[in-house]
Amino acid sequence: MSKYLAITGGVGGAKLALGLSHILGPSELAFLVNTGDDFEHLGLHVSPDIDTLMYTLSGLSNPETGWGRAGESWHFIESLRELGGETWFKLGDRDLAVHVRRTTLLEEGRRLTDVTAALFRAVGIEHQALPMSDAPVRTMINTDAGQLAFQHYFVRERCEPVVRGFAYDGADSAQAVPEFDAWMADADLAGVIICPSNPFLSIDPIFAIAGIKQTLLDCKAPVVAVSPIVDGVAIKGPTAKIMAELDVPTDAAAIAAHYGPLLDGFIIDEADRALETAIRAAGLDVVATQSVMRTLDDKIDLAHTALELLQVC
Ligand code: FO1
Repeated sequence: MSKYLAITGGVGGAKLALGLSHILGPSELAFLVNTGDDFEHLGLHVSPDIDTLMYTLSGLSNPETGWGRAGESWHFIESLRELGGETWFKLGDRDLAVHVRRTTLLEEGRRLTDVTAALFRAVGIEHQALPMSDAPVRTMINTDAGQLAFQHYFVRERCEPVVRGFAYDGADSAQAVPEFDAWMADADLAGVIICPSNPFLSIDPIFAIAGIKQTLLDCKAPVVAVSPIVDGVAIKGPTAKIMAELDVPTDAAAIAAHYGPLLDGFIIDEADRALETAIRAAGLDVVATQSVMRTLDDKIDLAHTALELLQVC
């Protein structure tokens, strides 16, 4: 039985993750998830990308925001506002229960990996979602307004400061979780898919853990990525804005170049067919397809395309 690993950050990545989960069962597919966005807020441990994946796979996600729960109410945050508390990061009432439960279990001394497994099981998800590490790694954004913690840059400042670079605090001493090492060492590993998440904010924090990057460079199974940039524009979020601020061309070819030797194959949108030859010249197998995932069928179709590309890489 072939096994696959999907590497994912937030909203864009979770869409492809959902498509893959419709094709591959829990013994065939595991997820490696960014935790560089995690932070301690109002005394709670918040893991936004893990939760985005959890809500997406369980059908509980809020379709308008992509993050948080559907059918949410906001009594807690409204009461907190009345009391003069911090409300820039909106915790819904139902979502709040997840952060409270995660924090309780972590304070009991459990690993984030085990806590995540317990939460996923509780909402009926059987696939394994592995945090990139059980140790804290925190994405920091160097901007023209100084260094900002991820959620301060992303939510509080609405990605407005000009980005100069990144730091991944804690990555030097963090290690991959043993479940990742075991999954990657399995002789049945047939491929790795880097989902269309923001390379700088969502995927690079994962690769900042040296052991993870090296494992991917060393693995015999092919690695493919899906471009989060379509026709020079990010499907969601500040990827294109950040690329422009870093003086990187805002196109799919620059994303492929960014991942460099990690990749064997790359999926671009059909709108970017003109870039195909240049990306192929860099030694990658390339597929151009309809990559914008609006419907569940779009997500499943893109997942099939990624799995087919892995077959030929
Ligand atoms: N994103 C926002 O833009 N505003 C919010 O108030 C917000 C709250 C929030 C609460 C829980 C959660 O799991 C995610 C939340 N997000 C919010 C999304 C999140 O900060 C980012 O989308 C990710 O960290 C980037 O992948």
